[in-house]
Amino acid sequence: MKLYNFAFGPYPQRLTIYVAEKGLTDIELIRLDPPTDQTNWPPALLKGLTPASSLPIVVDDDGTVVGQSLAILEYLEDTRPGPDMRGRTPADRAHTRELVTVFDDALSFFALWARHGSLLNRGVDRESRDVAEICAPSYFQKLRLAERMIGDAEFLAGEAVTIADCVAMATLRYVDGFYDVPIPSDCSRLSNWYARFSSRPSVPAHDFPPHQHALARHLMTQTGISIENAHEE
Ligand SMILES: N[C@@H](CCC(=O)N[C@@H](CS)C(=O)NCC(=O)O)C(=O)O
Repeated sequence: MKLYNFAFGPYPQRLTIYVAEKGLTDIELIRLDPPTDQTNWPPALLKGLTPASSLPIVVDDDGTVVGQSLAILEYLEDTRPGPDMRGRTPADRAHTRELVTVFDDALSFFALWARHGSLLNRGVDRESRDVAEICAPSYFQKLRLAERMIGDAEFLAGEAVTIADCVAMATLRYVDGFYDVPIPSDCSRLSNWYARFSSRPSVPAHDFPPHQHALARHLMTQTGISIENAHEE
């Protein structure tokens, strides 16, 4: 199986962390950096291997192509041996999916905030203070929702690592690490989990292009958002 991936984006990192936690070794990693500069992409991808052509993408040995990170995680769970990373019972699996949905939603709000607020995207996307003022509080609310959904167990969904940990860690590493947007201080369980999980070998060291990081890391001040003033209407 081939995995086309990108170094530090939040969707690709879901797969990077998952592959390490699952212990998959039959995957050939093809790293494409950066995804927006498609001049270095192989011809098959340029022709549109998936409708979205976004990363990550997997191409299985039988020719199956899967795009969209959450679909890839499910596909690998369905086809690869290793620890069950969705949960043992239907109820456990439902809880894992609830958590995945919360962090996926959180990332969508964050992505809009960054896309229309960060200097990194100036000239690419229209700047909008309104988008920041709507999406930033929504992002923090999703983290507060996650805080209410988790306990004090080792992992987000309980005593075993699941895809929820992979999705959450990829999101928070990107938001906190690249954009310097912290977890709100009233999310203590989430913060504790984040500190614990960050030290696992599955979580790669930060590898941000310095110029992009320098532009990204002032998102809060660039958009006039602080955790205190980021409240939903
Ligand atoms: N919903 C998709 C989003 C993937 C995505 O946006 N990937 C970014 C990298 S972080 C990308 O490939 N951007 C370039 C593009 O969309 O052309 C997923 O979950 O895989």
